[in-house]
Amino acid sequence: MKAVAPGNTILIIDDNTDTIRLLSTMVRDQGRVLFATSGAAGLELARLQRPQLILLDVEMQGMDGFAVNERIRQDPALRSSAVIFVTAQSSPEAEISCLDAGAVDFIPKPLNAAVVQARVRTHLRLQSALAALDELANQDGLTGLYNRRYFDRQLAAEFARHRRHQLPLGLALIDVDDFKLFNDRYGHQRGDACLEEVAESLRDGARRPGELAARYGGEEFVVLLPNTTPDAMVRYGDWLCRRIAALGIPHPSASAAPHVTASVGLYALIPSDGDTAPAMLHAADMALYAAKRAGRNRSVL
Ligand code: GH3
Ligand code: MG
Ligand code: MG
Ligand code: MG
Ligand code: MG
Repeated sequence: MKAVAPGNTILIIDDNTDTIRLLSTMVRDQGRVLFATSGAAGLELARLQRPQLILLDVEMQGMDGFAVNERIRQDPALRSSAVIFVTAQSSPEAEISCLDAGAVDFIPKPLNAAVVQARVRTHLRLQSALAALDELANQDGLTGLYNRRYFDRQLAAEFARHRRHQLPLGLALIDVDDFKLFNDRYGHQRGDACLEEVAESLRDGARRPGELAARYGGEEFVVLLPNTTPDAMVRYGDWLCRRIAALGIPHPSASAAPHVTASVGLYALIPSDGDTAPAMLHAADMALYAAKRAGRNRSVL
């Protein structure tokens, strides 16, 4: 999961260093202030630093403020930064075109310190509320893992990236064995607690860069394994089964293991043109089904 929102970062993009100096003085109490004197440099800095707020000059040499804003709106890595235009053109038409371009606000020049501070304060507050909502929207309520919505989006992105670079992408689907029986015997509350424990061990186990564990629904989880080989997949699947069994959560089954186990369906491929992310999930699901059929508490590639 993302860490709690750190301090705010405000990026000032303006081709006039006097304006930068003035604006910096006005907003420096509200966050870390960065600046750039051209649109191109500003975009690069924004990509690296992900500022909550960008104070963007409209009239600039080279790329003007509207062009910079257009790039920000189109770039998924930048889109969450809010833009406030800063401009001397204070006609209603100018104001409207700033807002229509997707900016959250408009600050007229000459700059008034109290107005600048109030607007920046307001938008930083809104940005932090949006970030909190965004995190909630991506999170599973019971386990705190990422949810299916987020996972599906990441899978699509990783799928495209692995196809571009011709790298093997791996997927592990994990389903708790005989969980209906567990619930029936011990009740839903203990069932929930069991899912939280399984989720915790998945979260711990997905530590390599880009690995991502999510709750896919019910007692089913999924882990995305970027740039992985079939051998590594098999090792991972077996390790996961052992790890979940080692939690030692009592299970009422008389025939199978006396503790909670899970089955794992594995699938990996180097995506080519005909392949799709849903087809990949389906293939992992088939492997999971095979693991169940073969007796559970095991992984199948
Ligand atoms: P299998 O080994 O074939 O996977 O058997 P199973 O019993 O685990 O599979 P089945 O799909 O029949 O049952 C899944 C159970 O998971 C049924 C459902 O009540 C339970 N379940 C799904 N979501 C939750 C949840 O959020 N909390 C709890 N406590 N139980 C859940
Ligand atoms: Mg200017
Ligand atoms: Mg299931
Ligand atoms: Mg199950
Ligand atoms: Mg079942």
